[in-house]
Amino acid sequence: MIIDKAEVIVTSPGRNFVTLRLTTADGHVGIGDGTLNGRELAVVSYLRDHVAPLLIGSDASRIEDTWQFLYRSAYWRRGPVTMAAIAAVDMALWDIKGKAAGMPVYQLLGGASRNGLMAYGHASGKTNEELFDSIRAHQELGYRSIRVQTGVPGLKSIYGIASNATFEANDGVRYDHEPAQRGAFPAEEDWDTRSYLRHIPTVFEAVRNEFGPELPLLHDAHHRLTPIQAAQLGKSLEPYDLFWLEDCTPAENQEALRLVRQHTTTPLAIGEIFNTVWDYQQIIREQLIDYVRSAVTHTGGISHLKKVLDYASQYQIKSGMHGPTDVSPVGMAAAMHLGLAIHNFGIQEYMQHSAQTDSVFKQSYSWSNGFLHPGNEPGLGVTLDVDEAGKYPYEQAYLPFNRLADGTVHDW
Ligand code: GCO
Ligand code: MG
Repeated sequence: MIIDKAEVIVTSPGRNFVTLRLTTADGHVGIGDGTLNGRELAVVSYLRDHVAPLLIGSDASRIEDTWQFLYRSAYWRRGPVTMAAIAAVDMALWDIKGKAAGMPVYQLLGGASRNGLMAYGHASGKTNEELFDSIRAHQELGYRSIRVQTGVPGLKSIYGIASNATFEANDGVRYDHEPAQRGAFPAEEDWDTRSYLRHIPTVFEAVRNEFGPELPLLHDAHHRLTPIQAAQLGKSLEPYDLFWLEDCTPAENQEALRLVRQHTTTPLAIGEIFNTVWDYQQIIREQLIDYVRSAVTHTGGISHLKKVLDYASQYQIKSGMHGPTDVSPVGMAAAMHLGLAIHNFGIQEYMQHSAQTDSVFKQSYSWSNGFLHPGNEPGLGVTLDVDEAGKYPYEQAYLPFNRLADGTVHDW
């Protein structure tokens, strides 16, 4: 299984995706996701200029060895660009191994540990009424766990609520344009922490009154709080029994979570911008979180995220893999194979891709009654239609950024 072709395919069916396609001399083809929202072309260059030439002539069956070679031989290690590029290679090699073995990847990882993967969707609204409608729409689609994001009085825009015109408003679960916005400069949004901290508990109270105690509810603070503010929020949300509070502080300061933990029993999820097991070392060892939020795509692939999750399992910390639409269907499939196989699966984020994206990436994973399954096709079970992909050239797009009322840049 000698690799004789390594192609990087960029396509933008509603949003940008970076896919690595490896072909072996004996005809096996594997694909991997290397999409890094808003910085896609950096990964393209890393793969095209520095990784693809090294893969030609190497043995596709040596997944771990290839991972270690790419990670260590670069000398400069870690970081989102490097780890997304390595993830794309790792996924493509697992895809090839599965196809060569005639088995879905989850079988190679040890087989299924459950029947399906509980997944949550994103309900949002500027007002409570809009939010309730969005929750009901998600329930009708089978979602049994729901992330709740809402407008905050006085703020024009807020994370988690689609604000751009291209959002497919007629179809409340299609999020392909949210929150990345096409254009030459990131959109500016506003933020006010005190107003947010006052408002959010009232929203969760209203949601519990309307939907009762059973529905698992999640919330994402998107790195915007200081440790003491995060502690206040966690405490004020305790009566509403959240499944998790996500990214309450900027994730790079792991120690911050100690203070949050001392003050609240609201479960914490963190890690969508982490990329290695070392980013998690302290917070797993000190049991400062309850869920690992990394995507396979941003954490060095199946091989590396499995190591993070195996480490986490010693502390009863579970997976909550990142699954926004900026992870391509290939990255989503990889998450599903991993999530089905590991024992410490928690929940899977699942935002549905647009019909356009689905026309480029043909999937064999399924969604029914609130549960995902990766399917039983050999490999990852996703194919890339190159002709269709070619219809959608790359378009520059950026995530928004925040400024406070006095003009200070704030975490988005
Ligand atoms: C989530 C995330 C995303 C990110 C996005 C950035 O919990 O799903 O916070 O919505 O904002 O992945 O590219
Ligand atoms: Mg998040």
